[in-house]
Amino acid sequence: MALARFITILVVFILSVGLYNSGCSPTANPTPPNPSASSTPQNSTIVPSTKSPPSSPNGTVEKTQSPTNTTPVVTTVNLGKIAFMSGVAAKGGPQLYICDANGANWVRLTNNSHGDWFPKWSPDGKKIAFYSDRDGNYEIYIMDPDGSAQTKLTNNPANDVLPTWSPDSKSIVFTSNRDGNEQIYIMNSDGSDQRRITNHSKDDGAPVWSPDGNSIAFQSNRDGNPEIYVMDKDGSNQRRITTNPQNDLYPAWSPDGKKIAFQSNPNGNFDIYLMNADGTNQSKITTNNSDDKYPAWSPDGDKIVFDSTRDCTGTVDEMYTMGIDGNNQTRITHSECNDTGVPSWR
Ligand SMILES: [Ca+2]
Ligand SMILES: [Ca+2]
Ligand SMILES: [Ca+2]
Repeated sequence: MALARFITILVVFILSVGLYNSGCSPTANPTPPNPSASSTPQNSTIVPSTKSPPSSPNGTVEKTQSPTNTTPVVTTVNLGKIAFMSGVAAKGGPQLYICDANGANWVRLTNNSHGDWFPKWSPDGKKIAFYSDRDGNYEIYIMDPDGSAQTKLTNNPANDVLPTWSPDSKSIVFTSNRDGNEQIYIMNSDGSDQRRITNHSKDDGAPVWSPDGNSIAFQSNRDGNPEIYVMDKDGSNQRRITTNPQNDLYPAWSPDGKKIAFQSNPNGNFDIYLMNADGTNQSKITTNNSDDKYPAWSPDGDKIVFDSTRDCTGTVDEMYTMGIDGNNQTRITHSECNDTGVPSWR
C-alpha cells in the first residue's frame, strides 16, 4: 500500500509540474494608450494587412481534480469560441471569423466583396447571425458556424442591423429603420413573423435578450443622449436604467442575468462599465485612455472580451479579455491592427 501511495503522489507531482510548465504565456501588457476620438468602425482608414494572424496554443486548458481521490482525474475544459469581424478598412468592409478563447486558430467564415458585420452566436451554438450589405442594403443573415448555409432573413430597402438571439434560439431581435427611424423588431429565426416592438420618434437600437427570456435591454436617445433601457420581451414596460449625460451604448447581459455590461465615454473615450440589471451599482472596469468597446461575456460569466484601440492608431481595434473586475487585461488578437473585434463568445 505504501508503495502504491508513493507512486500515486509521484504521478500527481509529475502531472502538476507538467501542467505548470505547459501553461500559456500571457501576452505582455499593452503599451501605453494612444488618446483618440471616439468613432464608429466605419471611419477607419487603416489599410489592413493580408497576413494571417499568429497562431498560439489552442483554447482549452486541462484541470486536475484530485482533492480526495488517490487517482488524479484530468478533464479538458472547453473555453468556447469567439465570433468576431476583422478588416473594416478592407475593400467592401469586414469579414467574419471565429477563434479560440485565447485568440488563436482563426477560421474565416465569410468571403465576399461586401461587409459582414456584428456576428452573434445563437445560444444553442448551431447558428451565427450577422448583417451584410451584400444585396445592396443591410439585411439580417444567419449561417452555420463553419460559414455554410448563409441565409438572408430580411428583405427590404431599409437598414436591418444588429441581430441578437432569444435564449431558446427560436427568435431574433434586431434594429431597423424600415418604418422611418431606427426601432426594435422581432422575428422567428427563419425570418417569419417580423414585427415591431418599440414605437418612438427617437431612435432605439442594439437590443439584447435577457438570459431568462423575459426582458430585452436596448439603447435609445429618447431622453436627449444615448441611455440603456430595459423592456419586457413584448415591448411593454420600458424603463431607463442609466442616467448619465454621456453615450451609454451596447448593453450585454451576463450569463446569469444579474449584470449588464455596456460602454460609456464620460472622459472623452469609451470604457467598459458594469451595473446590476436594474441599473444600480454602476462601475467602470477599464481605465484606458483609448476606446474600449463592445463588451461580451464568456460562457461561464468569469470574463469579458472587448475591443480596444489602445495598441493601434486612430479608431482601429484589437480584441482583449479581462476578468469582470477589470483585472488581467490581455490582448488576444494580433492582426497588425486590421480592425478586429465586436466579439460574441460561446
Ligand atoms: Ca434591408
Ligand atoms: Ca447617457
Ligand atoms: Ca478607455
